[in-house]
Amino acid sequence: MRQFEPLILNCAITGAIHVPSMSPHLPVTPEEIADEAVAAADAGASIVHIHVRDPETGEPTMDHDLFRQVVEDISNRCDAIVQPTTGGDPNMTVKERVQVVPELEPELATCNMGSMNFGLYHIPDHFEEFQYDWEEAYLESTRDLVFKNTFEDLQTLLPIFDEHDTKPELECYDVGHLYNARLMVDQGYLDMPVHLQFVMGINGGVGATPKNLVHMVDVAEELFGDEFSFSVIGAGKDEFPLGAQAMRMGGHVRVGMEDNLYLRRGELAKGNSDLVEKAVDLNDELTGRPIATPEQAREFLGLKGKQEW
Ligand code: KMH
Ligand code: ZN
Repeated sequence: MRQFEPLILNCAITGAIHVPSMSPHLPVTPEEIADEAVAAADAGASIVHIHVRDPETGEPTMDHDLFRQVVEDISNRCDAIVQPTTGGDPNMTVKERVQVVPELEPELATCNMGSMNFGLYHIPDHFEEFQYDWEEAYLESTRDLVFKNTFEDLQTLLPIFDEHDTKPELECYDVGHLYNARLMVDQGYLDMPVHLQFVMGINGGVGATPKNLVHMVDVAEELFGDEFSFSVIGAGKDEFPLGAQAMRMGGHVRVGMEDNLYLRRGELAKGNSDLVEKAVDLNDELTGRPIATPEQAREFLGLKGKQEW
């Protein structure tokens, strides 16, 4: 694994997994998403991961004008690396999802490394009422959903990243996705070193357990030697336990309301910056690693640099 002492904190601001009825604090409008991202950057996030939502209903969308507005606003107000999603929501087509790369030419964007089940259909069991019509049907639809990222999709997406000098952060939800990433390197679609995001605890992916994280790192070492870095997402309640383990293992960490809405059991986070602050404090207690600045993170990840708008 590539060694890098500073801890890169990524904050995923709103995502497409949670629906507005799950938390009154989930950012929805472009202004809310940008404000939350700037606050997360002020709290220590060197990367902010961005999805956008319909400002009226909170429904996930890949609307380019909304993306542009949010990315521009954040970039004008702070130095954080602004990382748009190409995952969108799992119902969208790959073509819709990747358009953000040619449109905005970001320095970093996510790239999802395999097809999988992506089950959110259990969430309605915990809620009596939904604020918007679409929410329950959206969650329920994932019972019969395949989040499609075939080899053909990857072989379409990765050259688009390359063409626009956008570094892909490789979202690996299971061990097999690491092998997919290696295959893409071998077939010339990806350059080393790779930056991996282990997404753990999604229904359809690998469980968010300490042993599984060790195994993901072991397999990455076998496949990429010292030509990889990794970051970890523990979905839901596993955000901080798994994040703490990643800090100790020399990896990096993603927190944020895309992945987890709670600051601690029974207490909703009032904003993304609460989650970043908690990660900063945990790291301070556990490892004392410095928190990476956006410039340090850019240099380590080999990014082309901040866009001027
Ligand atoms: N949705 C998360 C589980 C993406 O946006 O491309 C992982 C993610 C992927 O953030
Ligand atoms: Zn995302």
